[in-house]
Amino acid sequence: MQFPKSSGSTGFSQSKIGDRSSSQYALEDRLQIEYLIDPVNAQTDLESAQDVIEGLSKTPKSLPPRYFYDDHGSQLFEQICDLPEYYLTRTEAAIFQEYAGAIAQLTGACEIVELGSGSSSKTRLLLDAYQQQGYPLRYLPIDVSAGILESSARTLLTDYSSLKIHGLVSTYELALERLSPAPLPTRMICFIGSTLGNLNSQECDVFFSQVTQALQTGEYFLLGIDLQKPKELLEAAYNDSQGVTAAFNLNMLSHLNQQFDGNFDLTQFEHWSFYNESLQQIEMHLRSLKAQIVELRDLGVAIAFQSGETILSEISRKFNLAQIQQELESKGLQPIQTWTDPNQWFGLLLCQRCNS
Ligand code: AVI
Repeated sequence: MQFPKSSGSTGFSQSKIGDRSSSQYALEDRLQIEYLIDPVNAQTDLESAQDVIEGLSKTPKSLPPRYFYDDHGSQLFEQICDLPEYYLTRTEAAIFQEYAGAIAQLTGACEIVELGSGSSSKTRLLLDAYQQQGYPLRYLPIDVSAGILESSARTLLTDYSSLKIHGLVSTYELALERLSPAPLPTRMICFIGSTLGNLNSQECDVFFSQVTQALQTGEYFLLGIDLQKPKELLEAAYNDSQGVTAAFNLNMLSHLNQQFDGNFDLTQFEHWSFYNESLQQIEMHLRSLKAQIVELRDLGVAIAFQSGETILSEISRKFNLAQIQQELESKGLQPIQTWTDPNQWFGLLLCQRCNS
């Protein structure tokens, strides 16, 4: 399967063939990694950093959550997923354990496209189910972090001998724009782990439209979402006792330091997170511990902080199943089956693109 190559900053491409043994050749033959963004330079160009300048210039301040995910941030996120308080990952995984077979039966042979694939750990449950039903395995992981994308692709290829992977180092938007027709009878775009919750309702609307446009009639969209639940459970999940979430939040500042030659002092900011009940969302902030001025020299900006001033680094919305089903339907994505866990903490929805 080929993606259109473009000129300019989004046309990076890389093939992986080196001096390797024959079994490794077999692995290399099954792997293609394509760069739609240049991991080294893309975010240093002023255009893509405009959102950083804007976010830090307004009151209250905010930053785009994509700055969590440099290679270290992606590793911290993997650690979060294993925390006892962070119920999301294991609850969704349990739903996959139970129902991956049903998903494979409903879709039949399909190319699995995963937006924000990370370590691809839950994807294994899907691959197992498709493999058990004798379907060919094609996987298209998409992630902005090249390091984690490539290392998890290599591990998967070692474990699944008939799997073919075409990875894209890309943002969701760009990847959805560039998807060419699926080589298998159908395609399933997966957006799991409740990453949808990190989009505000307007971004969510745009995202659903992009998914609809990327699918042909009859193709599938699999969505995993965190559901509304008592505040205490939610706040514990985003304020873990080992401080991994705090490190993940603060790492955003160190990423900005690296990316834009900045001088955020990580000891002078703290993690602050709470559940906003009226907006039904967790909010994660970085709070300045003193009045200070921080420079991002590559962007030519100096940002003044008052003592106690905060930067909103992430929202994590918690959903109501009936509402989200309606929203999906209104975008031409018909929910055909919904699964939850016994506590109804997490929801997995399989939708089919209908004729609009
Ligand atoms: C990636 N996303 C779904 C996570 C969440 O729960 O919103 C990110 C995260 N932030 C703090 N902990 C985990």
